[in-house]
Amino acid sequence: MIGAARRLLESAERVVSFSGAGLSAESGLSTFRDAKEGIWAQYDPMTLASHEGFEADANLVIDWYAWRRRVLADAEPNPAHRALAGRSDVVHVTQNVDNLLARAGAERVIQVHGRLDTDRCDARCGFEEVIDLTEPPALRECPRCGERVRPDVVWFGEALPADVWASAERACAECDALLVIGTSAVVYPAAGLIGLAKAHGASIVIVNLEPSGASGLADVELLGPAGDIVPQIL
Ligand code: BJW
Repeated sequence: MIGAARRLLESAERVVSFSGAGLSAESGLSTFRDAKEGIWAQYDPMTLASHEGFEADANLVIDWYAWRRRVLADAEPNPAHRALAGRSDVVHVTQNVDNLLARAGAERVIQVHGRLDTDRCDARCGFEEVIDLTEPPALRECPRCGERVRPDVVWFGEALPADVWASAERACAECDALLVIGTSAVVYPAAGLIGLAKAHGASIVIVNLEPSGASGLADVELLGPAGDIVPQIL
């Protein structure tokens, strides 16, 4: 199976990677649907990652992001990030809001769910700021309009940024092979990119610890840790 995946990715002219939280799990970042850590184990990430959660308790949500930002500041790219970054011809579409692909050296990274290292005005007045991940800000007011400031990420029920989404769709529609890594493939519209690539004729290679929502689309499915498998197939 490893050989089959490697041959598919070698023979493809245009390869796109599509990743989720499992790609960064071996760097010490929690996934969404698996075990959580410490005090955050009692909260549901699905609730915290929503505007309803922010409305209900903005301090709680911002504290959760501050914790994740500090974890990210201490994290390092793992062998899977480095193997992906080593293929300069590959476009990386990721649901991850961390910056580990870029820190591994990947140049073409499309982050469809936003980024942890940036804040923005909740009212979208135009205020945006790159923050220090080692000293994440507490809940604060927008210096331009007085509304609250929040992480520049896409919560449940929010639209994905149109330009970023268009780039992701184009990359997936035009690729010959899509390497899907560490995603449960249940969150839409992002998960729909796998079917889009398949419908346009791409081969689908999946790397995951366990079967996912995209298993039925796979030409090759490799079950195991991304940090072991991805360096062997790229
Ligand atoms: C390993 C591993 C290792 C572990 N090696 N593998 C169609 C049908 C049904 C519902 C919807 C639909 N379309 C839209 C919806 C609603 C909703 C949705 O999809 N809900 C589903 C849960 C049912 N979608 C939305 O709300 C989206 N917006 C939207 O649709 O807007 C419409 C709109 C249009 C116009 C105007 C207004 C609105 C937005 C979705 C935003 C998702 N945001 C989050 C949070 C981002 C910020 C943050 O990080 O805090 O994105 S939620 C969370 O899920 C995060 C992730 O990017 C995303 C995907 O999760 P992912 O990456 O797959 O992680 P896990 O934990 O689920 O899976 C990890 C996997 O890794 C597992 O499979 C493990 O086995 C594996 N793994 N270790 C390899 N070492």
